[in-house]
Amino acid sequence: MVARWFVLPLAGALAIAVPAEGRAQGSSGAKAGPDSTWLKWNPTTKTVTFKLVAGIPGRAKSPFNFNGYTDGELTLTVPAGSTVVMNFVNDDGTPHSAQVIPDARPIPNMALDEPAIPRAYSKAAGEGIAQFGTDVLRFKATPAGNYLVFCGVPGHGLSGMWIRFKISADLQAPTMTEARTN
Ligand SMILES: [Cu+2]
Repeated sequence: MVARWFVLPLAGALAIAVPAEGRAQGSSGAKAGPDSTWLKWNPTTKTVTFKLVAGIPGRAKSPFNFNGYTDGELTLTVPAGSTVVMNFVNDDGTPHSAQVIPDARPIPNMALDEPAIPRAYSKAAGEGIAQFGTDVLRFKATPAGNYLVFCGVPGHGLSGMWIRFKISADLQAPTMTEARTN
């Protein structure tokens, strides 16, 4: 994969360039890619650290988004066997949660009784965490396969509040890619 440089416009007319992996949608490249600061990798401990933000304003089609993405527009792929630490924070006024579920359709209306991977869910998965609340999802990335991270508050997943999460046996380091649909 080719690393590209995206210019992320920030508040107050300040702009910085950050490296980002992924595909820019459209020919202009005007849309920013994933924020590289969300993802960290420790190859010694094989630990993936990911900042999972519910309800980033501005970038997404609706406040029911993760990191500004809806409907699977963002894919986080991690090496099989790695330890995943998702630092979840809800930036939105509406309560949100996060749960790793199988990549299946239809998207569930609400949180499943059990996540697809043990411990891969935030507290209050069905009710959500209030604005600026946080939780840490810490789990082992196994087995390899395709999953979703979705919000378990009733109706939110169906409204597009889900991203893709993949566990790959072939990967040496985690990646973030985007595929904007709007
Ligand atoms: Cu939600």
